[in-house]
Amino acid sequence: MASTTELIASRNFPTLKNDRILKVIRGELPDKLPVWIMRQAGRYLPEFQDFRKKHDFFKICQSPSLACEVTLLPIRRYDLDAAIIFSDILVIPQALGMEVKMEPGLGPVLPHPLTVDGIPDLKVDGAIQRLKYVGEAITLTRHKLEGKVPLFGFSGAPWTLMGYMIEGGGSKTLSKAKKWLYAHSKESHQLLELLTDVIIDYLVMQGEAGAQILQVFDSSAEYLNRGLYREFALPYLKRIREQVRLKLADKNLENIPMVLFAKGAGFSLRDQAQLGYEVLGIDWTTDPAEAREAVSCNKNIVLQGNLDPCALYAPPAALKNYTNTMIKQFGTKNYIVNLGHGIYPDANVDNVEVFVNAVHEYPI
Ligand code: 1CP
Repeated sequence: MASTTELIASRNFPTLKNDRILKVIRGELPDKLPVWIMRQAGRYLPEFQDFRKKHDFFKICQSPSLACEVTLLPIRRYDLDAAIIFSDILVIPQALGMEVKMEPGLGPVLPHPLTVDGIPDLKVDGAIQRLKYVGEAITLTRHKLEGKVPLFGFSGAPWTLMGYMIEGGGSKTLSKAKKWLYAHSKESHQLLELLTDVIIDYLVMQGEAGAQILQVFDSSAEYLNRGLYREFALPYLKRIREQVRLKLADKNLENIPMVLFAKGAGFSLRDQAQLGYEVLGIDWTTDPAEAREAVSCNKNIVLQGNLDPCALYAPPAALKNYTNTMIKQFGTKNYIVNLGHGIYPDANVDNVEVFVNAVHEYPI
């Protein structure tokens, strides 16, 4: 038995057995429709809640063996078609020198939010080195998955990270961060540029560590409109896709597909389809047929989503119907099933199985 340290040092990974998601992305037909769930490793799982009683949130993220263990929890319980590394989007602000606390029941809190003249204090040098623990968790998890399913790495998008850094946590309106866009547009671009550079190297590092797909979460896209999204998000998202592709190619790594999930940004799907991401995540407010129509300019694009996370509160038979209706609307080609946002902490664990089984039973 190799030790954890030996495993982290090795890139000799077990062969992938379930490649449904990668097949769909390559334009091939899988035997069954693939399904995974955003935030599948976290809070709704009783095993995770027990785990959290014993370990601090960021301690789990920073300890490769703990992060690996949590990543595997939902894979042991359900027949999911992908794993996603246990971490958080806020590890980037943390690596840039900002304090981030995880408050029970509240979520992330940054006690000293970024000010307009605070940008030069962000510690960009060494940020990726300080995030090395994410790469180690990914490498270890690739080994421990034994090729069962592919492993996602992820990052927050520039605009979403900017929002948390300025607001100091979650916000109902994001008006402090949006104020920057209107009143301090030069500094906004400066910050977004800086974050983009870090995100590119962070995602490349995850690819080198063994991530097989990379997802960018733009969870706060819904606070912008098409014009603002075009100015303050799309150019950076495009640069991330292009640069990650180039930098991975330089390291002789095959192209690792990327997913963009811009929550609540159905208004910009046409634009998103031109950025070079292989997969676009669709949130639960967007109609599947309209999403297909919006991205029709790019025939190869794969859509991922979009069951309302609250549908998991429905009785099993109704949940199955919602799932089938959604699949019918998306069509079975170029499609990865998921929720239309992260699973809620009080989701019914049995219904997760109903959902996964309904997807796998769907005839294709
Ligand atoms: O599968 C998983 O749950 C594990 C990985 C994971 C991911 C992909 C976590 C662990 N966080 C994330 C991404 C993340 N974090 C996003 C993007 C996805 C989304 O939109 O849901 C966002 C916006 C965050 C920020 C965050 N972290 C929030 C939201 C706060 C708000 O604005 O309302 C919260 C509550 C967290 C804490 C968190 N992150 C992850 C877990 C398991 C938790 C719960 C905290 C705990 O256990 O104490």
